[in-house]
Amino acid sequence: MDKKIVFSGIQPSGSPTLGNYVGALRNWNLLQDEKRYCYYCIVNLHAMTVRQDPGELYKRSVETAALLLACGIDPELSTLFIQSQVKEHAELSWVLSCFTYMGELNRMTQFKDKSAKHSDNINAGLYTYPVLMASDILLYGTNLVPVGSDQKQHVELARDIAIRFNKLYGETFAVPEPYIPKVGGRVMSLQEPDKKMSKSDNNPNSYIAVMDEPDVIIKKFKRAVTDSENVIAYSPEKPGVSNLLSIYCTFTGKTMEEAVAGFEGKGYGHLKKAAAEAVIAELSPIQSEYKRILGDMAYLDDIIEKGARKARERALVTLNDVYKKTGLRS
Ligand code: AQP
Repeated sequence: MDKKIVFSGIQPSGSPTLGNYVGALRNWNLLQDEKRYCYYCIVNLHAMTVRQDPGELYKRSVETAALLLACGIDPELSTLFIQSQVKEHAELSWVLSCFTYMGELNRMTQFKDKSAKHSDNINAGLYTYPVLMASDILLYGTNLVPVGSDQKQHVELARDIAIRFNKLYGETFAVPEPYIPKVGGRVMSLQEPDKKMSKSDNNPNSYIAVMDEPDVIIKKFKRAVTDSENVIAYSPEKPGVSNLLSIYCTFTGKTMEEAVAGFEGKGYGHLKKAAAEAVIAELSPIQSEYKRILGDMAYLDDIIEKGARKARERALVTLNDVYKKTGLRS
């Protein structure tokens, strides 16, 4: 039986958060089995759309690779690699930008959000980001893309580009499906619960980093914004409390009904403490493993180098096919 191909990426734009973990990394790990082959990419070219410190960028890319391994990514079942080391991503991106309409890019909500956030640097890369993401996905014959719900629109664009290209040049790209967790697809900021939790947020109290120490996690949950009702319920009118409940459910496996019933008559302090404890219990072993892996740079460098080699081999097959069909020839 042919294996399904899974592809996903994470930007080394900061310390990965609980949002990244629940929306993506946790599923990346769970999707590894004998029926699938996974490509997991540290998308450092995407991170360039926001100014990065050159000294920090590569260091963070390697640390992100260590974190993925600590979360359970198995280099035997998955190819783990750094995007800039596989030049085919940038090459295919140029070709696909010629098959993407301005109108499509104008509709991307992430571009609107990020331009508002970085109004001093609205660069063309921020605008064409979804085309590079489509290239990342389509290079590997991807069937499934595990992402948080913020990336759904980008995966849909990748599908449209694939279908458009296939119609013009014959079957070339697999048409990918997004894979979004039912609970936790959008973890919200602890300080502004109407905004998603983001690793590049200037306020560290707004996010839990996967590597935060237990006492820091407890403090951040304690400071989480709720409301003045002190009634634990899941409702759009209570975004802060609903976010804490969703996090609690994600990390305990409880349904929302079970969680709300369990907290009946209790105050917000109780919910915050329970959510923090559940998060700490799952993250602690990952944190220890991360430190162990970072202490073995030879192992880590070897994984990254082999990952780039394997990814390049597969990516080149697709790019050559695209070049041949479009009359470019490499
Ligand atoms: N808050 C979130 N809830 C659920 N999933 C999330 N993801 C991000 N934030 C949340 C998912 O994490 C994966 C990797 O994201 P990314 O690094 O490629 O970029 P992003 O979506 O822009 O994430 P951040 O943390 O908000 O980064 P910055 O601050 O640099 O922009 C994706 O699958 C994403 O859906």
